[in-house]
Amino acid sequence: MSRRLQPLAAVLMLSTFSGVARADIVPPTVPPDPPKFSAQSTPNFVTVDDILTFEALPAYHEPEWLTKNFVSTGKLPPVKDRLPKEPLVYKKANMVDGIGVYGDVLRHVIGGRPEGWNYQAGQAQGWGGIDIGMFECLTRTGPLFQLKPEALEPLPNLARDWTWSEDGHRLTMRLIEGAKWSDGVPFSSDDVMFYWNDNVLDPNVTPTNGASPETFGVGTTLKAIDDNTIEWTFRDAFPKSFIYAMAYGTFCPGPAHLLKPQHPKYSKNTYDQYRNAFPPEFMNWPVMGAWVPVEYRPDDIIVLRRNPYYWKVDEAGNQLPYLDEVQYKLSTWANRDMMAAAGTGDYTNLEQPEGYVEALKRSAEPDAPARLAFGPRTIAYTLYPNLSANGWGEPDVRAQAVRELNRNIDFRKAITYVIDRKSLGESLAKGPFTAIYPGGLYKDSPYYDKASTVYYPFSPESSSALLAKLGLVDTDGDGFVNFPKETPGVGGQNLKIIITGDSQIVTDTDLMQGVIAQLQKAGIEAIPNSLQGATLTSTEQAGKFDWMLMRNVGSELLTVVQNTASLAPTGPRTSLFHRAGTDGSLDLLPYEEKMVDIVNAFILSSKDPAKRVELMKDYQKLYTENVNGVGLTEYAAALVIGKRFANVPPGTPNFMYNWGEDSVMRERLYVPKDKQKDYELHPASLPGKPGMSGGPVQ
Ligand code: BQZ
Ligand code: CA
Repeated sequence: MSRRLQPLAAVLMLSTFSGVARADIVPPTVPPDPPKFSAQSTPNFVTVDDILTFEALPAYHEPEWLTKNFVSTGKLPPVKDRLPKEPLVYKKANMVDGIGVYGDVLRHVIGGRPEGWNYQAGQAQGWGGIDIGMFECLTRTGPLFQLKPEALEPLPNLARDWTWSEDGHRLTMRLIEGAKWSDGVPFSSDDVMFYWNDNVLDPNVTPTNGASPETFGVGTTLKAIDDNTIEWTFRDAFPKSFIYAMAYGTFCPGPAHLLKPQHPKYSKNTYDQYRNAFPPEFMNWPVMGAWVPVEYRPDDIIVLRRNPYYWKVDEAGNQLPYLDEVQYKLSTWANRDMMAAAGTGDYTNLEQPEGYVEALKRSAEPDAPARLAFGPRTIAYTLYPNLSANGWGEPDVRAQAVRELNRNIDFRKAITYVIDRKSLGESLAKGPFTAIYPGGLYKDSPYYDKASTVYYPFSPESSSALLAKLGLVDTDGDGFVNFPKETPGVGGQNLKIIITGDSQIVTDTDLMQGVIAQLQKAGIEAIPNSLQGATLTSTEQAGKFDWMLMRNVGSELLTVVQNTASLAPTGPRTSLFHRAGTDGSLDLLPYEEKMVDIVNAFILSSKDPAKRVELMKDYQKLYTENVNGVGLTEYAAALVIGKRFANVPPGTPNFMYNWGEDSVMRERLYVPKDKQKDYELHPASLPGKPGMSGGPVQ
């Protein structure tokens, strides 16, 4: 275009755009009601005291083979000496099938691969419940789905109880006394303090699941009072939400006796060497959980055997777990569903709707090996804009220009208007499974309020009008909008948005394809960047993305009371998609500042339930009106578990306060003698000494 023509063109453009904008932007409304879906099972609601207590019992028991091969031969102390003074005792009345028997195996299948055992320094074990079974945390949230709403609070775990100071700023936690790691070394506040001081607080270390100091409140401190007591100090009074953050996966201390000598502060190691000091081949990694890894074959299997020092028992004094072995077949997530349906695996969280119809059919057959129970709609996908414009993830010129657009409400609206959620949902599964999800709190969240939810319906015309308003028009006629001429560095070029997502999960890749196609149809050139495993996690954590398509990871948008701090960028690293820039500051948008205030007020209002409800209405309004994230779809998931397992709590959701693998309380599952199979790979054996060439011992 010649210079002389420019002003005229500009005038023409402006007039058309404002005309279009006025005429064509469809006003927002409330989201439509989800289709009726009632295949759900319900819990027996109880209080914490109905589930467990901590007390000494008159006698303790263990599997016969263990007494015979290990205790009688002097290889292990008697069970009473391996247990803490007052073990955690599960109440019989809360176990649907009662006191169990020993034996058999839970055969998991997972899509992830272990990076190594240093969870505390950010290594993933492959998900699917391995880490949940290995690492015990100060508190526990999975089983909370069965608590009466008025009795809702985290379960005690490594922290057996806690008391608040009168002013609510200090929280004293008593740790389980006399418990031991699976290699027999005592567990103490040293383990907790090493995790806190040298992992959470050390800026060079990012624990798996992203625990940062702010996860537990800005300004929070922690100190050890003695071997079994720790004391938290909070800036604000009674921030009870943080007790939820002390559960899986953000406060699960590792064995300081192995980790500390490898940490750069206490050795000549670099941070990388510390992180990688315990590769997957390192066997018998000491755990506080019920099972210890004793065998690893790459791309094949991880086998875990019972922890002889496990510190939980049933009311009859039987040391848990009942199941002697747990296996993780290293396969794919889709195969997890298939193997559970076929009975070659024992467990899946059925969460990829692409397989729902088939799975429902199979589970209805009388010889089906597994039972299937749907829970509430607890899975949702969101397309998240990177909202940092001050350097997080070191964007290049193009990426920086996209960030600036992301921070513009008209641009976020333009994106949300082109998403046809109905057809996206139906492309995953036909039937009543998926619902339109505008973003923010889930419909099945106790805090959801439809009237406070702003839904921008599918309207490509509205999107075009908004894009034009931003000067984003297709100036070179290739079907994709271009950056305005004056955009630094990329002026006149096609706008390109890179969407980062998971390449391994069918639903993620299906949604990625659908979203990209819908954006392209509306003239927005979107390019998928589908990654997997550790690469995906580190890309997200480092902020190296324009937009991110993902299954919402935390449960904060569902339960609200936990991970509450990550509902908004309340700290430099609490938000998934808006973190501090290179200078350490957060460049919050005005609506984000309001969200931060609301979230902080919510955290401090644990004594005022009515106020909490109102705060969350305001939160939802701000979130959805401002398109904080572009919601895509939400749906129910099912927990599928082999029929031979007893003590599966009724109504266990596959995800709510935590993953199903936590909620189902695997340490209490058992297989009645007449149904036991012969699946053990290392019968009558126990974990050996921690080390590279370890393995089970007999
Ligand atoms: C459940 C879960 C247990 C991680 C992972 C995985 C990672 C995420 C998330 C889920 C898997 C299963 O989820 O899909 O059903 O078994 O493991 O931890 O998707 O990519 O980073 O947060 O937990
Ligand atoms: Ca173009």
